[in-house]
Amino acid sequence: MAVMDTIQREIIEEKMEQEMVALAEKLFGKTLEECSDKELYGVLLGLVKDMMHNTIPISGNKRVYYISAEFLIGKLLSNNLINLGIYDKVDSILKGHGKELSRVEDAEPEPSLGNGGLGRLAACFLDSIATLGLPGEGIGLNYHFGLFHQKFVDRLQTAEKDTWLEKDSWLTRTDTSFEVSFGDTKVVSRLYDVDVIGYEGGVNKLRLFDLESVDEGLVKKGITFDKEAIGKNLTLFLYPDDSDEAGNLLRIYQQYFMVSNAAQLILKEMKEKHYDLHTLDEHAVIQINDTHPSMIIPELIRILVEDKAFSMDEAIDVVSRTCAYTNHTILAEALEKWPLEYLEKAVPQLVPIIKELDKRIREKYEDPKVQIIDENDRVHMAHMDIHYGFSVNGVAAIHTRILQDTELNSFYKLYPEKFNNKTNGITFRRWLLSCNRELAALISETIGDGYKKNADELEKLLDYADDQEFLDKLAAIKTDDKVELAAYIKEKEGVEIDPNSVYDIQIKRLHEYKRQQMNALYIIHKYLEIKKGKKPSVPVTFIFGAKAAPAYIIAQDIIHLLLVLQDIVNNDPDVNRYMKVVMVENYNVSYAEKLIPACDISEQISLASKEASGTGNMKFMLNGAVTLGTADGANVEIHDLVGDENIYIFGKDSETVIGHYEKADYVSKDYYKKSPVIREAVDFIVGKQALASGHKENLERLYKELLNKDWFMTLLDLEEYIEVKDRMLEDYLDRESWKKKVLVNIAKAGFFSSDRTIREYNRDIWKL
Ligand code: 26Q
Repeated sequence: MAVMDTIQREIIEEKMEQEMVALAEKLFGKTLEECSDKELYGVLLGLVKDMMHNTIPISGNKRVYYISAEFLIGKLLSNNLINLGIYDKVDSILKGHGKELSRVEDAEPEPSLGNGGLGRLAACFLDSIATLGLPGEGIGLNYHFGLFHQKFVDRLQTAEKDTWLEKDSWLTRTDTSFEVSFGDTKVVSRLYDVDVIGYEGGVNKLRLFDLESVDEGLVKKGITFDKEAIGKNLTLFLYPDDSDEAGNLLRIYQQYFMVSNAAQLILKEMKEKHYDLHTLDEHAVIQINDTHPSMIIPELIRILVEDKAFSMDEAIDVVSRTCAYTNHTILAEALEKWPLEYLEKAVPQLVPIIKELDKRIREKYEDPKVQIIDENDRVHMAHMDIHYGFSVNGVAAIHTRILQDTELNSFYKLYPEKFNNKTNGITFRRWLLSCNRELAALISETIGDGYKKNADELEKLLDYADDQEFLDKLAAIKTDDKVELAAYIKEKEGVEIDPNSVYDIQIKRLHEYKRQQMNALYIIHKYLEIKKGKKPSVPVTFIFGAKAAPAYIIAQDIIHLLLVLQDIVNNDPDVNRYMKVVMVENYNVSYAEKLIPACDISEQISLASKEASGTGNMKFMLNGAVTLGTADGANVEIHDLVGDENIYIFGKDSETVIGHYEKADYVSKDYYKKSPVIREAVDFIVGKQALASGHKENLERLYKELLNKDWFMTLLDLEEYIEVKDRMLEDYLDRESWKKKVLVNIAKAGFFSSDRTIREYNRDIWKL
């Protein structure tokens, strides 16, 4: 169902300008001309919310509830205007009043409701679910200070509260409110809704629960607060520090707060529609996004048994047919295992249910690897999801294969029919139409608009592989985007970069497995080469963006190294003509939207087997960057699609890496000893120059980590990385053949539309 039909839209468009004028007068007592950009943002917020006021969310006999700790939705104004089909109209109205829509967009604060890929995926999925007209909603929490706001002080990351939430925002306070009990403690929630507007499609909602008694004043300095005051703190931060018991308990409290609200909301909606709860699975499917919402399973069972007179068998049966689990990682430390003791303290009412679920598995299966409660009394949340859900999916072909053959093999043997792959995707509305309007316009002018709803049509671009005029236009857009990014980086970071240099970009959460440190070692290597007189044939700008979890020490050290390199390289007159380094501050969705269109080389260099999928790789490809990556996650599928000519793959494959872990035979020092190139680069970290710019403690710790542990095998692939990256930069100089690589990457990106992914979820799992 379209949001509005054409006639209605014309009437609305005529009225739009009058309405904007009226809103400016009503809200600020000003004309549009007199309004600041921030005030104009308020006007447009009001306009869109008014337009949405009377729309009815997509309905149907069965809904998907996508429960997630993160929804990294990004700014909404531009996206909503595009999806409503009124972007150009608003743009021209504002121009008529001497105002610039792009500046108004900048005035919107970015919601800080996520961290990385998992949260951004959830946001792309909401866009596609609404666009495809499927009934569904996202359910999560409204974190007042979000993840954290990153600042660099003295070349170190510091974390501050992110005060993104304003009085007027996309959130609408609802009348819905629930009680949530933690043992003897009771708190009250409040539901806020955000409209999710599909592209020329329907409208759904993102439902964010808040703690009614939340107290922002609890946060004193930085991001520290009383972790035990759960009546006040539950919705202050996403992923609060969990390095002590109080932090762990708080995570459990938060997760339970999320799922208890979700369960109550789902059951309320069932009741409103007079559905028999014994048929819950016919009207609801709950997608559990990683293990953070896993407690929804025992919580639903508990409610059905305690309040709805279900037998335990009946409750387990219907809940198991309703819940589906998505795995996003094989990293052991990210697979949640809560000590039973903590659950007893935080959510005692769930413990008997969890023990019952565990007992039933114990009676059926002896294999200790598939038990829910292990010998150390830790509850394996993923195990509960797999036994008591009907679907388990990985997020890229190689990832699902590794789950089946290795990580979750014991489960795969029990339930082969539950396992399935759903290769991730991205919404082209945000990651092309909105962030790269020039490229989208060129594509439309060349192959028509069909690709906006049917992404596979991008393949039509392959017909232009020998069309010089088209290839030149493509290259010109890239150049424009690079110039624009240079201006933005100058303004934001105070660093001057050269648009004629190659932009080599690595933006993602900071983690050792993603190997930002390997990229840093390449930079050191290049720096030393230049100092020795070997001038590179093309200048390169190395750009990074990443937040590191505040308790993740080595990740902080890697950020420090990158900032030290930025200082050394950019201030060295022998070198800075040939290379620059920029680590951008507070990398987020909005920054990604500026970086991605301007990229030449997309760094996707995780240790093979460790990156479940990656989604940045898809965004870069769609915007005409060429991937430099390992055979990991969705890089493998990108490789299959574009062919050897149009991607640069290096490094040991996942089998080899898994073999090293199994045999425990990777010794980083051996690689260090064997290779003078590696030695020189690693030693630089604790050399005179680095120590003069940075801190001994951080640099030495990182050096020792690389030499004595290197759990994610940086040195294993470093030499090949240097070789292949050098070759890639040489190839860049063959401008004409590079343009073709760019074109093939864009043309083949259609597969990675999240519309395709959601169609597959619906076909195989949700069946809406
Ligand atoms: C777990 C335990 C304790 C504390 C925190 C966590 C935790 C927090 C966040 C575990 C995982 C996350 C986030 C994971 C994430 O973003 N995963 C990414 O998901 C993307 C979407 O599927 C994939 O493309 C990426 O490969 C994957 O890294």
